[in-house]
Amino acid sequence: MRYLTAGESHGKQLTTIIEGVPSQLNLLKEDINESLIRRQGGYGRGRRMKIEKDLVEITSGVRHGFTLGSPISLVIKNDDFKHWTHIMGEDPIDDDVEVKRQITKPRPGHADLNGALKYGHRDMRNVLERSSARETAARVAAGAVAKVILKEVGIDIIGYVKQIYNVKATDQHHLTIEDKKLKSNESTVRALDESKEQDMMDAIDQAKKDGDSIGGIVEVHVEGVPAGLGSHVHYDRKLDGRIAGSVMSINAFKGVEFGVGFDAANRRGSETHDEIAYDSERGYYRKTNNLGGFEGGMTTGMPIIVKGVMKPIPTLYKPLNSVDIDTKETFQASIERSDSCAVPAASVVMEHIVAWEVANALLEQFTSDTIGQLKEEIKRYRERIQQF
Ligand code: EPS
Repeated sequence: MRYLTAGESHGKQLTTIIEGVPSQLNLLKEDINESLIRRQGGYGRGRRMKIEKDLVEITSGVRHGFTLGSPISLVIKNDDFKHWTHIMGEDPIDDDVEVKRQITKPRPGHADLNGALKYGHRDMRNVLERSSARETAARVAAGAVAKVILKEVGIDIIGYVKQIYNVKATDQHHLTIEDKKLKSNESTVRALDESKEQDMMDAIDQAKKDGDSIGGIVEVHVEGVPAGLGSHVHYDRKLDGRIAGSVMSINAFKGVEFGVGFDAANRRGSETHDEIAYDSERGYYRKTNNLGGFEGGMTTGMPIIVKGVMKPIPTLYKPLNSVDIDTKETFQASIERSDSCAVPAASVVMEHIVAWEVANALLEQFTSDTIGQLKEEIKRYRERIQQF
């Protein structure tokens, strides 16, 4: 499977084209809309989310509720475009800076300056429109399709917030994935620890009051993945590497860890590796899951537990110093409308990014022209490794 996204933040629409989805899969726009709505929520979002009501239109690849095996195209309209028709339209307009809402003062931490240097744009709106996290809506749409595939083969997934700024949720490892889903969906900040919710919201309010922004840590839990997805035989087939690369490609993400992650540096081998056991019902399993479901670039059959860290959003109402690319003088960076914290939304984005990589690994490994073939092959594979 592969996908492309297209669209500018204040342009007409976002488009996702997915190729390689098995045929005969029951796919409804409601499956995708549920994900889009979850991504839009969360405390700390700005005014834009009051304008947008992200809903998908499926424009190809699905007929009467089932996939055809042909490319699936998904469209999400930008309702805000009606305020930007002139500024973001495709037709030529006057070369008036005011009319174009031209941006010449790059924001530190954003793609503005690097993109302008690389693509030769004197107006950095041409960069920021595409580097905006609005694009993650299109990626969530792709991930929502991946989640429908995963559900068919008994794989469940949820993303939630672990930390916002310096407020850490206590570990909730004892919770089942069902409980994690319920709790995160009920929480205003998509965290599992109610006792920290207010502190997280206070941290967001304070940042907003100060004209500042904050980031945090999100975690994704995947349950029901068979052992042996991915491969040790070549670097670009290691599934943990693929997931890490994809997570790092989410706007503002700066790091990834599986299981105990960076804390492995503080542990001895005996405290890090997960002892192997066998049970005729379960097959091989690990007594612990310190490595977050991966060994040798392959799944172990234990839950995948992966975290990502998101930096504070670079658009600040109290901006940092920057340089105007026209005058070369020091100025405060441009102020664009933004969110003070998008960590709750980022947990939904990461869930869908991870879902995509896991579903893609399944489709690579098993015959999957039809969803029925995929299910049959995975069932047989699960039986084989259980008795191995
Ligand atoms: C974003 C800035 C804000 C966010 C946007 C990402 O948009 P605007 O500049 O229109 O207020 O709301 O996020 C989304 C639109 C979205 O759907 O997530 C940015 O600068 O990256």
